Amino acid sequence: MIDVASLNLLKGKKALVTGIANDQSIAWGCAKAFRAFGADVAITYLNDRAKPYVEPLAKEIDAPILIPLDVQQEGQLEQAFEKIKKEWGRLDLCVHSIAFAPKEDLQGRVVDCSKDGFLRAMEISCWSFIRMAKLSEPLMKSGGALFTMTYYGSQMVVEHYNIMGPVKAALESATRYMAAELGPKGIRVHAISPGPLKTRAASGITEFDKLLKKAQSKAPSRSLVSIDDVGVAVAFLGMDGAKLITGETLYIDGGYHIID
Ligand code: 0WD
Repeated sequence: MIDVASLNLLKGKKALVTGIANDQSIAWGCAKAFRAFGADVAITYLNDRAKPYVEPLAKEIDAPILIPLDVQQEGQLEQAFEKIKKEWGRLDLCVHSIAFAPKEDLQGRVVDCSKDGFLRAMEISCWSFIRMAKLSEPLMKSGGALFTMTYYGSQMVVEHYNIMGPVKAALESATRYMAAELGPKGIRVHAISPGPLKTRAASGITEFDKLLKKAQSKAPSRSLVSIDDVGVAVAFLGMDGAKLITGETLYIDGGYHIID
């Protein structure tokens, strides 16, 4: 019989959540869920322009740490993890919810993608997660869980997703390799694949409203997902009860991906 009271959910866990741009961000759904289950949550913001949108959210979840993080700025990732080490000395959960591709490349064919555009999209959307795992490893002394956000367009050709498809495919593969490498230390690594949600980053995808309509009509649940649906599922994967689940690409899409 499982003693629910002994299920520590996320009580006392230390979490770092990156990629919150505003209260529509998927990362915000994760931060709220982690806090609701008892974790202490540190959050990052992209730059001074983003800070006024993120600061009130940090207050809402009593975030003890609020740090600037632009993964393109040399050393900022290391500084963020130094702050975590100094304040907490450890880390249990880390969410990477960061992606970017230059508009002219994102809105063009993959065939036409520029070298710089590809490298920048890979650096921000994929390499930064690999680096986050490297920096998390020494802090996750009693195990932990790392999460990144991916999309179905990595597996199937989704109109207008373009260069982000190959970038997310690389991210999902890196997730599996890192799950294999970090598993012996009790560190799990997952790629979370939400269905489409109306966020700032999504506004860069041409005809996104068409994608939303198709998702709603085709998914078995006949419903779009919310950032809270994603957050609660990620929080579950962060709990000790999920410690033997790792390396997954978990679809939180109302079942959309199972339909031809
Ligand atoms: O339908 C969607 N919205 C889906 C998004 C479906 C499936 C997956 N995703 C993924 C995205 O690819 C991304 O990896 O979820 C992740 C988060 O995206 P989001 O929550 O949809 O969008 P948004 O609220 O824009 O968060 C992305 C954030 C940036 O926000 P803006 O809007 O300012 O680009 O990523 C952050 C930033 O906060 N970000 C960076 N953070 C650090 N360094 C950088 C950077 N260089 N660039 C973007």
